[in-house]
Amino acid sequence: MPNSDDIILHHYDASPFSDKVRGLLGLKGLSWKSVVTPNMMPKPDLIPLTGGYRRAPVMQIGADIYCDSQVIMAEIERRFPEPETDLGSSWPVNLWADRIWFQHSVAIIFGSLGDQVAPAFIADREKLSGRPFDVKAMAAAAEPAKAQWRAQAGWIESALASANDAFLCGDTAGIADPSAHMNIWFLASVFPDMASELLQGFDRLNEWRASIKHIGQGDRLEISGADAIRVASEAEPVEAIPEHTEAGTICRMIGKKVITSADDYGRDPIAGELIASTNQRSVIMRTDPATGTATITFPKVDFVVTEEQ
Ligand SMILES: N[C@@H](CCC(=O)N[C@@H](CS)C(=O)NCC(=O)O)C(=O)O
Repeated sequence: MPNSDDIILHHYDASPFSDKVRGLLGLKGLSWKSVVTPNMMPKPDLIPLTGGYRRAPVMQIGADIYCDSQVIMAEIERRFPEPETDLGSSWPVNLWADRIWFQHSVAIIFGSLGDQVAPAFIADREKLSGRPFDVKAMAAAAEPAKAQWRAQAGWIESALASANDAFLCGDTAGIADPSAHMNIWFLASVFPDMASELLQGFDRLNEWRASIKHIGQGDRLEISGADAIRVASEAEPVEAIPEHTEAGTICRMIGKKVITSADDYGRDPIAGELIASTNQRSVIMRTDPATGTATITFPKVDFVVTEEQ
């Protein structure tokens, strides 16, 4: 039975945002518990923990829940500071890789898969994004997206070459590395030959890629979703409550009922009481019949918090 100190990652193997977090767990040399979630709704073992947030990954430690890979990585760094991985411009690199480069990865992969994408998956992603998941349009966009994708891979090549470092923020690996790597891993996991072609001639990048693979993903042990819920129900939320350091609008909502939602896609509203706000995080508290009281932490960048009307 897992315990309340364990890192529990709710994820699935093919999820690139999860691969990024798994890579950081590897960098830190950590042991962690794995709950494999479905890649589409319904997710009955996840929603009671998150209050409605459905995306992957989600990290749970006891009754403290962290939504979005950005704040998950920040929390891993806070709890396990050695080796230091919050280096240089890691966070902006992470956001670029998540938002801009990732969109080109999606266009190439789903455009090239075309008719092979299952109708149920398409319907789920249309609901997630609120827009058509148009594989024909993606197929038309795939070729130009390849040029943009390779151009962005070229930024990694030139960053490594000009600094003459093994990793993006120096000679040790940091958050920027698994973050940028997720796009390469995603494309290579579906279309390995295409990835090799698009990375041709990028010698520094290919060495970097091999180093990240060599670092691995820590020590993973599978547990059930039901066990993870049990851990939350038996634990008190303690770790997630940072000091309020943030002046301004959001602090006026401390103690109030708020709605939190992602600002890009998967904007499902998550209701709770805002209990803490810092420059980088918002923390809400909510009570669920299955888990009892839990905190849920979101990054400031990527999410909006508004007072419940
Ligand atoms: N900004 C989020 C994005 C997460 C995300 O979009 N994850 C994908 C999987 S890699 C997802 O949840 N897709 C819908 C699903 O799997 O249900 C993060 O960094 O964690």
